[in-house]
Amino acid sequence: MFAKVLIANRGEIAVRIARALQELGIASVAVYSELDRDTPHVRRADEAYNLGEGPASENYLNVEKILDVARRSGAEAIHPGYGFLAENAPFAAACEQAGIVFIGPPASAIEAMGSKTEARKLMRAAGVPIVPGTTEPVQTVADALRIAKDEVGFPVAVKAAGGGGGKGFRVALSEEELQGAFEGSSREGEKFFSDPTVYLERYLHDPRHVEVQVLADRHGNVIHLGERDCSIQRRHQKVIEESPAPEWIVTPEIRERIGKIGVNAAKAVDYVGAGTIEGLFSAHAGEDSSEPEYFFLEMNTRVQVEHCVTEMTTGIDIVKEGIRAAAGEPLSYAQEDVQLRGHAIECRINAEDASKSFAPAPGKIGAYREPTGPGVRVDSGVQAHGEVSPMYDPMVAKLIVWDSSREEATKRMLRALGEYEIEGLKTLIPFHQALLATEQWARGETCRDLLEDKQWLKSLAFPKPEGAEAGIEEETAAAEKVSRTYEVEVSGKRFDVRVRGEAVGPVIAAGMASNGAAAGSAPGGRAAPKRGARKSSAGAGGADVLPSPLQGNMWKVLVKQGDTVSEGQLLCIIEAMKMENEITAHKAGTIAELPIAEGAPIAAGDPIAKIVGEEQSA
Ligand code: MV4
Repeated sequence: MFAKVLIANRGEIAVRIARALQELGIASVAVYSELDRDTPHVRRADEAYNLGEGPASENYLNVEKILDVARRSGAEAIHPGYGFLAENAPFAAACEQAGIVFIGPPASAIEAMGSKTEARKLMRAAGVPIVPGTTEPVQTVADALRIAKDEVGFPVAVKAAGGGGGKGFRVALSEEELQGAFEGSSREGEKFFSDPTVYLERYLHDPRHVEVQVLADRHGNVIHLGERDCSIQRRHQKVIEESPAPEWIVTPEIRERIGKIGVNAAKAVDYVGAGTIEGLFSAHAGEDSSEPEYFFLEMNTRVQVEHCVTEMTTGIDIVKEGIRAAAGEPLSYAQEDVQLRGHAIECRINAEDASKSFAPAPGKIGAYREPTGPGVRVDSGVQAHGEVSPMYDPMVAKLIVWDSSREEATKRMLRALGEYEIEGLKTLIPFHQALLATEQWARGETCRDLLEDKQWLKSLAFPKPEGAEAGIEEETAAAEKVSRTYEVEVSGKRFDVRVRGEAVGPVIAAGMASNGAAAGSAPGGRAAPKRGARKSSAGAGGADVLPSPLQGNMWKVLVKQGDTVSEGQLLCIIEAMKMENEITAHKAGTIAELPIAEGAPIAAGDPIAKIVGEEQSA
C-alpha cells in the first residue's frame, strides 16, 4: 500500500479522499489555490502545498506544478477526484511517465471512453446494448438527414462525439429541425471539446438516467454495486440521486441484467478502480413493446459525485476500494458479498438560486451548521464564515440520507434539509424541500416538467433580506459589515435575531497567532496562516505532543529537555519559505522530548516537542 498520496482536487471530494486515506493509514498531501488557502480540504490533509493564484489552469489543472508537488512531498500516487484532472488521459499517462501511480483506470481506458463514437463501437462489440444510432461520426447535415430518415427515424438526438454529460446534446423532432440541431451540437462540441464531430441516436421519450457503479482491480476482478437513479436533472446537471432506483422501476431481475452490462463494459476496457456506466432506462422504448430497455450512454472513468448513495446501501467504501485497486490489491468483495439494504438519497447543496433558473449564487457564508442524527451524512467542503468563490463549482456540499425505504428516506431527507443552516448563502435547499414534497417525486417520476416549470421555480424565490434597499448588499460588503444571528430570550421564550453591522470582537491579526496549534480555532477570528490547525489530534496521547504546523527547517531551538515551560512560551523558530515562524508551547509542563535538532528539516505534522505534566484540571 502507498505511504503517501497527493489529492489533486479541492472542496468536498478532496476532504472525502483525505478521510479515506487516513483510514487506510496513508499520509495525505493537499494542494490549494491562493483562493482556497483557508478551506477545509487544506486543513484536513497532513500536508498542504500552495499552487498559487489565478484560474484553475494555473493551479488545480497545472500538470507540471502538481507532479512537482508529488515529487517534493514524496507522494507515490495521485488521486484526481472528479472534474479537474480526472478523465484526462494525458495526465494519467504523465503520472505513469513520472513513476507516480494515477489512482484510476489506465490512460487507455480513459481514452477509449473519451470518444463517444469509439466507446459505442467498443461497447457494441462487447455485447453491451447502445442506443440505436450511428457509431461513426456524421460528417454533414445532408448525411444526417439521410441517416435520420432511412435508419434512425425521428425524433433523433444529435450528440457531440467529444461530449458527455449533455454538452452538445440537441434534439430534432422532425426533418425541419435537424439542421439547427446538427449545427448547434457541432458548435458546442467544438467549443467545449475542440471536436466538432457529431453522431446520431434515436431520441427516447422521457427516459430515466440509470447508472451502474463498478469496481475493478488489477487482477481481472470486476463487480457492480447496483444502480443509481439520477433522473432528476436540470440542464443536464444531476441535482438529486438515489440508490437503488424506485423498486417499481428496477426489479431485482433488471438490476442483475444492467449490473452485468456494467461489468462487461468495464472489462472491455481493462478498467481499474471505481467507475460508472451511465445509461438510459426506458420503460417503453419500442413502438408497441412494454418491455423495459436499457442502453449504454457513456462511462465515467472516475469516482462520481453521487458515489455516496451506493456506499450507504452497500456499506462498501468506494473511495478506499479505488485506492486499494490502484495499489495492486485485490477487491475486498466478491459479487456475492454485495447486498443492497434500504434506500439512500443525495441532494446536491449548490450555491444556486433555483428561482432564477438555477443561477450561480456564490458568496460569503455566515453561521453554518450541518444536519446530523440517524442515517444522515454530509460531505462538504465549506465551513462557517467561509466563502463560495465564483471561480469554482457551485456544489459546496452533499446531503445524503439512508433509511429502510424510499418513502422513509424521503421523510428523513426533508427532516435533514430543515436542520441545515447556511447563513448568508442562497442554496438549493428550498428547491429540494419543495421537490421532495411533490406527488411526482413520491411516484418516482423524472419530474422533467417540474424542473422546467418557470412558475413553480419562481415560487421558490428567496425572501429579500429585511430592510434591504437596492444596493445594500454591495455597500455592506464594502464597509466590511457582517451579519450574525443571535439567540435571545424574551420572557423565557427563545428567538433568533439577525443583526447586521460592522465586525466587532476578536480578530486575530495575520502573523500574530504564532502557535499553529492555537491558530484557527478562535471562533470568528480570522487567523491567517491556519495551516497549523490541521493535525489537531496527533493520535493517542496527542495532547502532549506538539506537531509542527508547517514544513521547513528548524532554525533555532530556545528550550532544552527537562525545562519547565508555560503555555504560550516560545519554544523554537521554524524557517519556512524564507519566513521565520515562532512556535510556542501549546500547554504548560516539562519538556520530555525535543526530537528536532537545529538545522534539521521538519515536515508538517512532525513532533516538535512533547510536554508532560501540569495537566489543567479545568
Ligand atoms: C438522451 C435522451 C433521450 N434520447 N439520449 C444525455 C446526457 C444526460 N445528462 C441527458 N441525456 C439524455 N440523452 C437519447 N438518445 C434524453 C436525455 C435527457 C435525460 C435523460 C435521463 C434523465 C434526465 C434527462 C434530462 C434531459 C435529457
